[in-house]
Amino acid sequence: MKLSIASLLLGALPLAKSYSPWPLPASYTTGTTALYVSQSISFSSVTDNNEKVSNTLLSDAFQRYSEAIAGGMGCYDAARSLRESPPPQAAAEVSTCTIKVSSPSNSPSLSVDTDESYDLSIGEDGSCKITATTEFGVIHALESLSHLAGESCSIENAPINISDKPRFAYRGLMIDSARHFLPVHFIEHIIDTMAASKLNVLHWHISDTESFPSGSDLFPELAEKGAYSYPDASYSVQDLKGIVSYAYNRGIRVMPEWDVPGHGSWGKGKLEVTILDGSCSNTLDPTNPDVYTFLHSFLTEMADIFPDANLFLGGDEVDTSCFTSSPTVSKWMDDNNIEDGVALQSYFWQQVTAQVMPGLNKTLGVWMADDGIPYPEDLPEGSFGNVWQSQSMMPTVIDRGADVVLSGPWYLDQQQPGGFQTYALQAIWQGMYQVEPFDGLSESQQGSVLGGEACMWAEGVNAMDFDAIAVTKAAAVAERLWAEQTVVDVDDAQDRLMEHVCRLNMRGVAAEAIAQNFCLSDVL
Ligand code: CP6
Repeated sequence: MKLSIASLLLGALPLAKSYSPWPLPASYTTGTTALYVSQSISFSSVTDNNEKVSNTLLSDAFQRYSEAIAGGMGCYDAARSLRESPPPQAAAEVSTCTIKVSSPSNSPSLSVDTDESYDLSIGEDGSCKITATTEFGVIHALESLSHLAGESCSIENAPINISDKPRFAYRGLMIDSARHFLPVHFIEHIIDTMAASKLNVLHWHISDTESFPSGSDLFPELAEKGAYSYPDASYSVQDLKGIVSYAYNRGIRVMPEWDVPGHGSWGKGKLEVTILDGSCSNTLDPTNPDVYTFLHSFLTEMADIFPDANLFLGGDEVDTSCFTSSPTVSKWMDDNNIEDGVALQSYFWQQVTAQVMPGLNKTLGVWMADDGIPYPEDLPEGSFGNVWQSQSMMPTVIDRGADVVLSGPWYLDQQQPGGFQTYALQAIWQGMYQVEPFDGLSESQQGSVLGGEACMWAEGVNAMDFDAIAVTKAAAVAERLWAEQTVVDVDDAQDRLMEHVCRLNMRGVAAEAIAQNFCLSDVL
């Protein structure tokens, strides 16, 4: 019934178009032959020696992508029949895809060292071949195939040869479940949306001053007393593990963050680790030795729940008046020759390095501000800094010995005029798209850039407006982090991004529209 309305509108529009994957592949050639893609496309996977590979990572992915191609997003008859020049009746059909994985495993490791590359070829005869080293490369290839098929399940431009790999190994999205609670099903929706743009790190800013939603078997009081509403607005240990495995299945690692020593709400559940006689109860007391033993125990439990190699501990925006307003902290500082709040933060991170991190087997990440705090010298060897203010800080952070992740230009929720960073005379996504992470870096400094991250702070957004505010801009960032450095044409990107937004809309993601166009989701 509804599709007949679609037909009226579609009939008036030129639809013979080919679709491209977003983000743009590293290498991508096309021809001019039109093909159909079968609504019951099937997949089979073999090793280099043609031995059958079956594992749940692949079979789950086959299930998801055959549905994505044939079901929710694609193969709409209205779209197919009303193309300006649909593939001829006799056109070949892509009905099965053969996949070679050279190092198959049911539990491949997922880290900055994971090989995410893949090759995908579609022949004029409808043949479809994927090769990859890991299952995660295969998943990226299937995502690309789902983009090529479009909503009409046809391919206009075979033969297609894609040889693809990411430019950066760390392509993150930060979410903030402390300012507004994000339900588990919505975090899964965010993970699906990340996979659609090949983002691969979910940086989860779990707790902050406003709430502490993450559960712990060792310290249940943290969420019991710290969540906005317990248990409704909290994550059980089971929830946390479920999110980690949901993301892993889609090639996305989950890096948790509990911000210390500021931006916290530890005091709601464990008053004794915060500063008791000062003006704020949201700051850990760096002078209290119990703080470090507590953090070590808590993080030992969390290290198990979150197997990712990275652990993020914040370190940003410490209100040093929380220290100086406390008589006991001030006296301790005097007695120990620690002259100010900056020096006390150095002391704090030195203790974290000496007492908290050993045995966790994690690489530490922190926010690194323009004032340089936390200082890389106070952190364990190999730590990384997330450069969240000026991009021009990158060389300094690198020269002081840390790897870097860039996020400052990519604050998704900061979009008011005169906001955090402004992008004059153009759409915000375009400004974000044009950021070049290597700007101002020497060749050797460039080697320390792990990648970048789009950040969705949540003081003013919640699950209802998340998609509209975050997704289109995060997709622009995703192409910057995946595609080759030479891919900089904003007009070309705009056409392809518009198509990607439509594709996401078709999949039920409320991504923000960027320019006038017709998307089938408007009439479904
Ligand atoms: N919360 C935490 C925040 C911010 C940071 N840390 C933040 C600061 C400035 C802007 C946006 C967000 N809300 N914990 C800084 C990393 Cl403009």
